[in-house]
Amino acid sequence: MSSNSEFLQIGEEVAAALGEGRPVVALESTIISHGMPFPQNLDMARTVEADIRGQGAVPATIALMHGKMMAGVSGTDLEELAEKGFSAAKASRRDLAGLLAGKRLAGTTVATTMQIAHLAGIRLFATGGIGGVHRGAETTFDISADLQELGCAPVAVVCAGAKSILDIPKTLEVLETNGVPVLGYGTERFPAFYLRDSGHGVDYAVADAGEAASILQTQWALGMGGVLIGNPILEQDAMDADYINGVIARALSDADDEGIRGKDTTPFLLQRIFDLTGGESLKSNIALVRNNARVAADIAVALAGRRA
Ligand code: PSU
Ligand code: MN
Repeated sequence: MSSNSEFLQIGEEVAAALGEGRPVVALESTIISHGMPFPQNLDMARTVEADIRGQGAVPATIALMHGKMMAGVSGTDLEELAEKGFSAAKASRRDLAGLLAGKRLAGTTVATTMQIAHLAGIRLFATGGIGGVHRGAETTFDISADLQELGCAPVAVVCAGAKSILDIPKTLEVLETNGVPVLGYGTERFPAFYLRDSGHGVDYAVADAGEAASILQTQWALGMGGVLIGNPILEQDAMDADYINGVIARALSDADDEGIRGKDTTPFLLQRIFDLTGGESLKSNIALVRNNARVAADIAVALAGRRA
């Protein structure tokens, strides 16, 4: 679509790049509002945009502001979102109409960011980790709308897998049900955010950006939806498995004790992990988002090259 409308506003630089077929990478903003504390969230948002530029692509941070779906938030708007933190809303697919009609400020989840990226005409999207099937979903039915959107919107999401706050095997099962190819970037293993290997495999390993772009082009030539690209955290940034698994177990039991439910669950767990690790988890988190941004930009560049 790539044009502005009543509810969509594409930043000037992003619109120019899209118009000329230059590579663009979308970024989500729940990670800014609800995923990291201020001011590290603002610093991360700016650094990741610079990383994407460094690889020759244009960043498009997506959020809800001024009654619009914004594709390409910058400057003071980015600062406002980072400062507001938890007092901004968290917009998943079901929240979109309500929040837009109320002109609310909101961070967009993976699901909503994919939706808006697609409306804007952006094909690549980088984040940290996706939402998925929560542990205990057999009783709570808590399955992130991210998995449904991946089955629909033709956007590739580069992530470091999913945190083991989720049930990873069930998450992979639902991705299969929704017809989402799961690629491993330089690996045959599905990564687990702080860890390079979740203990589960991917569907297709790709060696480089060119191979990933070839699968994306084929997927979309077939008229199919999203693709998940698992890009493992770099060895030097990974955490000790026993340590982080212990922290996650503690965070999960705290969430249970405090009766945390629904959309509050993921932000609560992220905050708890941050507190329990004395901020150590944030370093790994920022490092892996930067790594994903660079890879998404490389794939966007490769895809733009194939199309030209
Ligand atoms: N996982 C993370 N960091 C995050 C999120 C997930 O490690 O910031 C955010 C993403 O925006 C993701 C959302 O799309 O949480 C999933 O929330 P829910 O489970 O409520 O769908
Ligand atoms: Mn949920």
